[in-house]
Formats: sequence, C-alpha cells, structure tokens
Amino acid sequence: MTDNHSDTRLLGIDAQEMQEWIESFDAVLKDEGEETAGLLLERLRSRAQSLGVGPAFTANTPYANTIPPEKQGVFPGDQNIERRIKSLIRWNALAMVVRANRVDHSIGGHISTYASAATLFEVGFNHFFRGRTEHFEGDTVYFQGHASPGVYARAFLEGRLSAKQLENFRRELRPDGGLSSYPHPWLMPDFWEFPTVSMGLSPLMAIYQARFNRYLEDRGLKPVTDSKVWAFIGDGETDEPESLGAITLASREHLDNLIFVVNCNLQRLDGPVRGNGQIVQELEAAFRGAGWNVIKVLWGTDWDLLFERDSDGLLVKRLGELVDGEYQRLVVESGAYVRQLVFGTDPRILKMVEDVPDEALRTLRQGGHDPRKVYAAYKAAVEHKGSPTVILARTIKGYGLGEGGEGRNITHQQKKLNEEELREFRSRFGIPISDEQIAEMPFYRPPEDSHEIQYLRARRQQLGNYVPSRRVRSQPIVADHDELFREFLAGSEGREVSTTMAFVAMLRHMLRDPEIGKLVVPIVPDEARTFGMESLFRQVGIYSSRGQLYEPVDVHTLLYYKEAKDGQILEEGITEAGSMASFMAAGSAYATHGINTIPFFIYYSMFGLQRISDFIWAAADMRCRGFLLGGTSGRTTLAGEGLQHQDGNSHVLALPIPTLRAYDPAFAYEVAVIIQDGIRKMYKDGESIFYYITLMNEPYAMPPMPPGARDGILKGLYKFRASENKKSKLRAQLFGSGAILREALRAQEILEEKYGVAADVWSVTSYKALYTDGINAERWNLLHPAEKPQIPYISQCLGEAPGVLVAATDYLKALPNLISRWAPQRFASLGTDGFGRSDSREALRNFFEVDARFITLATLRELFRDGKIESSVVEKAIKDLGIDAGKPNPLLT
Ligand SMILES: Cc1ncc(C[n+]2csc(CCOP(=O)(O)OP(=O)(O)O)c2C)c(N)n1
Ligand SMILES: [Mg+2]
Repeated sequence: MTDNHSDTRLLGIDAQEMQEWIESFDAVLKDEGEETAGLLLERLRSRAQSLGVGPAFTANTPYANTIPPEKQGVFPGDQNIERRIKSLIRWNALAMVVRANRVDHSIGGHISTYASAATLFEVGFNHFFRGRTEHFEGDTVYFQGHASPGVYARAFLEGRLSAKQLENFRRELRPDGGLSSYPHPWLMPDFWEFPTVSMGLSPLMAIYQARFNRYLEDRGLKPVTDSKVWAFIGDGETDEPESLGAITLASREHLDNLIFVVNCNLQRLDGPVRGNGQIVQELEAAFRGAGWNVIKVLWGTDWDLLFERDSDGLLVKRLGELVDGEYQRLVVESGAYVRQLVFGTDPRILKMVEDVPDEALRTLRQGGHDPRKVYAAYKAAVEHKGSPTVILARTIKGYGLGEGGEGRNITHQQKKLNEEELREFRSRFGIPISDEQIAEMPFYRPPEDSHEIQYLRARRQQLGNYVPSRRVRSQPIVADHDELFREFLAGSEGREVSTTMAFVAMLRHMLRDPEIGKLVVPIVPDEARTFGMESLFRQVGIYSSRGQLYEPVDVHTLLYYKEAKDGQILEEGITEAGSMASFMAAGSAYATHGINTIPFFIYYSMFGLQRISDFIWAAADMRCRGFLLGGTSGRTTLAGEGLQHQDGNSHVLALPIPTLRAYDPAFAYEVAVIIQDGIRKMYKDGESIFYYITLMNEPYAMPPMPPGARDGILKGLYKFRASENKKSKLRAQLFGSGAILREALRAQEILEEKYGVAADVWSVTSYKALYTDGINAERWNLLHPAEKPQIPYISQCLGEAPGVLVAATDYLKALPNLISRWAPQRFASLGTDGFGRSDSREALRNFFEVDARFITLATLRELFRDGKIESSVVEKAIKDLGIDAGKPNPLLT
C-alpha cells in the first residue's frame, strides 16, 4: 500500500495500520494455505454481519484474469504448429465467405464471429473435445452458429469436407452439394448435431442436455462418465432471456459436466453489447450469483508483466473503470491512444508502461486470443467439481481483419475484403499464398504428410474422433406392443373418461413394459395434477439427483410426492422452454447416446406451439423423435379458463413444422392407434419424425374402434358413423374432430329427426395429414402431366359420398379450409376464430358457433344453396334451434 492511498485515508485508519492488516492476512495465507485464509475471511464477514456491519454486496471480482500466471500450468501442445493450423483455418473460413459472396453478393455469411472465436475453438479441438467412439460417448459441443465457417474450414483440413463443398458454402442446392449456412442436423445429418443459430436456444438446450446426461446415468441407462457438454455462445446472445433463464438449474443440479464459453468480443450485430458498461462483469455477477464457477480470461500473457508491476492494484482498478465502448475503441486506435486512455489517468500507472513502446501497447492481446490462457481456463473448467463453469473470454470481433473490420461496428455483416486487406491478412497469418494468387482466394490445405496435418490428425486421434459428427447408434426396438394398447380399442363401456385420462392410462402401461418401460421419459412443466398424472409420482418417481431429503407432506397418502434419484418423471417446474429442452435431449438421445428414449412431454396446449415454437422448430431440425401432448386443448373444451388458456391455435401453428405429425383425436382408441404407430415409425423404422397430439379434459363414454378404422385414423380421416337412413334424398357429410366430433354426432341426430337429412359423420384426426397428402398429390400431378393423376386421400374418401359437406373444429376455420379444394363437394367450415372466454363448454360452443345446432344450420344452409330445400326451412331452423342471428361475431368481440 502506498502512503496516499485514497481508500485508506477515507477509512480513517492510517496506511501503517492497513499495511499490518494486509500483512497478517498474507501470513495466514502463506503459513496455513488458501483454505484457512478463505475461512478466516468468511469468519470475519460473519462476525461483521453479527455486529451489524454489512459489507457492500458484490458478486464481482476485479477486472482481471481469474487464473493467475503462477497457477496456469504448462501448455501441453506445440504452440507454434497450433498457431499455423489455426491460421490456415482462419484463411479458409475467410476464403469461403468471401468467395461465396463473389459468386453471388447476396449469399451472406459471417467472417468476424469465427475470427474472434478461433482460439477458443482451436484449443478445444486440439486438447479437449473428445469424439464419440465405440468405447466412450464423447463430449457434446454446441458451436456458436455464426462461427460455422471455422468449423467447416477445420473439417476441410481434417479431410472431412472437400474444397468443392467449401466452395459451395451457403449454396446447398448445387448439383455437387454445398454446406449449410449454420449448424443444421436436418441438412447435414452426418455432421451437425445441434441447431444453434437461433440465439438463446443453445445455452438452454446445453443446460438441459447436461442434466439429461445425469438423468440417464442416475437411472442406469448409460454408464457414469466424465463426458462434458460445452456451449459456445456470443456475449450479445446472452441478452436472449433463454440464455440465462435456466442457469440456476445448472448450479442447483451441480452440473459440473457443463461448460459455457462466452465469447466476449463486446460486440453484437449493430454495435457494442454494453457500450456504457461491462458485459464481462455483468455476466460474472449473474453467473456467480447463480452459483456457477466463473473463470475470466481477459488478458493475454503479455499483460502478465504489467500486472507484476501493479503491486497496488491500480492498473487492475483502472481496467475495471473503462467501459466496453472504450475497450472497443482501443482496438481501432494507436498505441499512443491506448497509453493515454488506459494508463494516462495516473502517473503511477503510466510509469508501468514507460518502457513499453506504443506498438506493443497497441497489440497487447486479449485473453481469448491467447492459447495458454484459454487452455488453463478449459483445464480448470473440466477439472472443477460441484458446479457448472462459465468462461468469460475477452476477444476482438473480426480479429485479424485489420482495418477491414477488426473491432468495427460494421464487422458482423462484413463479407468482403479488398485485395489489399486480403494480402495483409495473408501476411499476418503467414499463409503460403502468393500475391499473384491472392485475388483468387484459393483454399489452402497443406499436403497430407505436412507437420500441420499430421499434428492435427494425431490430436484428434488422441481425442477419439472428429467433432462435430453425428451418428445414429441406437438399435431399433423389437416388439409391436399390441397388448399395451388393446384395451383402449374396446371402448370404455359407458364409463366417462377424457382422452387425457386415457392417455395417462396408456402411459402407465407403457411404463410397465419390459422393453420400452425404462425408455419412456415423462416430462411435465408443473401440470401433472392438471392431467391426472399424480399416480405416476408414486409408480415411477420424480427424478431428483439428490433423492428426497425430506419427508413429503403427503407421505401418508397413497400417491405421495415421491422424488428419487432413479425417478423417471422429469418434473421441470413452470418452464415450457426448459421442458422442451429436456424433450430435445431425450428425443435426440438415439443419436447423441445411442439410446432410444421416448419422451412424452405433456403441457397446457396453449403454452406449447404458441409459446416455444422456435424450440419445436429446432427439435425438428435436430431430427428429434417423441411425443408432444397438448393437454386441456380446444377453444371450447377447456371450460372456464378463458382467453389465455383456450387453445384454438396450436394445430394451425403445427402446420409449418415439416416433421411434426399433428393429431386432434376425439376418442381413446384414436389416441392409442396414433401412439402405437408413432412408436413403431420412430423407434422401430427409425423415422425422424415427432408427434403433436392434443388431449382434452372433457369426459365422455369412449366408443369401441369401428372395424377397419386404423388406417384412416393414421391418415387423418375415416367414417365414424354412417347414416342408417338410406332412402332420404337430403344427404350430408359431417366432419368433426376432437371434442367437436360429438357435436357432429348430435347434429347427425337432429338432422335426421327434425329435417329428414341423412348425414354420415367422419372423424378428422389430422387436418395436417390430409393437407400434406393433398399437396403431395398435387405436386406429383404437376410434374407428371401425362400420367394417371394421383388422387388425394380425402378425395378418395369422399368419392361418391352424397350431399353437402360441413366441417367443424375446435380450432381455426383455416384448418378445414386447408383441404376444401380436394373435396368433391362444396365445403362449409365452422371453427373457433377469435379470443376465448371464461364460460361453460355449452356457452362457448354457442359463442363460437360450433355446436350441434350450428352444424345443423350450416348443413341446412348448404342444402338450400344446392336447391334441395327452401330458404324458409333454414330460417325456421334458426328459430327452432334457438340461434340468435344477431349475436356478436366471435372473431371481432
Ligand atoms: C433469435 C435470433 N435473433 C437474432 C439473430 C440475428 N443475429 C445473428 S448474429 C447476431 C449478433 C450476435 O452477436 P453475439 O452473440 O455477440 O455474437 P458474436 O458474433 O459477436 O460472437 C444477431 C443479432 C439470430 N440469429 N437469432
Ligand atoms: Mg459478441
């Protein structure tokens, strides 16, 4: 401490006394070690607190590297050769993007993200990321999506991708193939494992992946290993609520198999992440507060010398004062500017750099660009026990792009460099490409027997395999499991049950099955009781990595809240996004772990596709398998809840997701047929599809399955009950689905009894399936004009079906309208467009105009249009049915 230290004066004790305090502490540290010194501080803190002296709360440490040089250890690699490899990757990554944009300037791509992340990735590739092998499951790595050119460029050096593929970066539709812009397992199923480019998804997915790995271990489904989950994310990306939304889960679960690496280049797309603050400190406080092990890698080795001179901590203090906007500015400024801004505020700090030339000050390296610092951090992270680790690594966005983009606000969008800039880049990184060649931007791969290639291969061999690499390793399941579903085909013999209750009974059966029982992963976001699933708590237990440390309040009841280390239910609490991330981990385990886990994620249907659709989209990209169950679905079926809960939307929102099969079953046997067939398709035949099935809470007697209905249930449509009246000239076809099917059945009776209309009732289990089938047939016909046209399934079904057609659904009218053009007759649609209300089912079905009376009315109106009845019959029907023709339009009220 120096004499005039301002804090000391403020404290009112003299410097001498302060010095003595510090020396005493130093002595304890030296003689007794770190643990005792830490305990001493803890004691002092608690003593102070008991005397009413609350130290100012801070979750921050100084703006310095967490790992001091003396604890850094030695770097085990050949730094020289690793630098050369990295430089070649940098070059090829740059060449990919620049070349792609020369061919087509609108093709896009990013060079500055990988430029900043190169060292963070390369240290991982050379020393940490273990590939998946026969004997070891390997590590799981989520790569920052926009850094994909670097991952491709490395795979090129590894001989896994060809120059042609690199050339076709972002031009996947070339005849000889190309590379997808970002990590997409759907597009590159042997390469990418996890879609990461929608910001914020991958941090959340990584947390739940790490937890799911533990779940598999605790349940004995995979051996206990030290496999790690790495997630590389951008500092700007941390603003997405999903990014930090589950970090307390990771610490609560002691996920020391999880490592976040936040690439803190201080910039996002438009400009600085925190121009007026410090993103590193903000993140440190958030993660430390959440119980993570935080490792800051801010400064490179060349700073160590300066910190050695900083015995009073003045320099570190000064570095903690600069805001990120200033740090960004320093990247583009001269050494003299650096000296002035950083060191010039205090003559004592200035003195520390008096012998350092301007040029050296200008090029002082950030920690994230220094392999030794990064290695030390990664090593500490993989060795750390008891909590997850986040590494906050300072880098420069666009590192190496010089004036073409380094640290500039425009750098994120930069995709072109002029020749001069290319030459500079080439020289800076020592790429063996001549001035004459530079304009062509050739990809460069050293010969197979070169040091670089040999080294790189040897490193990967040592680490098991190449990363990323996706391989399906699970064995198909064997049995058909008829016995699990048989009872549901027979109906409920008059007993009133809901499809939700039926599903839960099926789940209970499946959980008991010797083959698939252990593979079933029930996932609930605090809704198990809503769906009557509490019996499962006791049957299979709720997963808890700590077991149950308390005697539950309801321990004396049959269905008590049982938590267990080998519990099977993932009770995620109120997080649909987190539950979905668990679904994704379980739904992709057939590839990630070679285990066919079958997730059943059941939730309030309104909080699924409407709320977390981007995750569901990513699940499809990721080739996930499993079942999403939208409980309490339907706009008019969930009585009472009202506008926010009543879901008439999700089946429309399911339409765009190509691999999602969406079903709106009305009866237990339909649910049974769909689930049994889904298990066969996904886990026996290996189809990369998943299912969305809506379930209702309205109890009614479940009929037995009509003979021959199975095929139609799966295809989306079958005739449920034909009219027995074969003589009537007035004919109709009624489509009902989900809860509204029963309204169609009632309408069938009213039409028959009151109006002499013979109507057949069809169950539409999936408008999406009918729509997909229809557009597929149309497409085929378009391309094969001379051949016999394909006939959409719905057209085949209706064929000669006589009379008018009315379709009613508990979802938007858009659903039936989707398929109307393939029906041979005119189509009238009833649906629930508009905001829900709190009221009874009956009142709601009147309000939305989807009850039996409205189906009757719509049928009569169609018959009138066909000239089969007089308008007066329709008008009278409105009165007789008690319909208020002046009622408000539900869409607008
Ligand atoms: C959900 C979502 N919103 C916006 C984008 C567009 N976007 C792509 S990269 C980017 C900036 C990324 O900044 P940062 O996370 O700091 O990564 P860096 O490139 O700086 O490493 C943005 C806004 C996206 N990919 N996903
Ligand atoms: Mg950034």
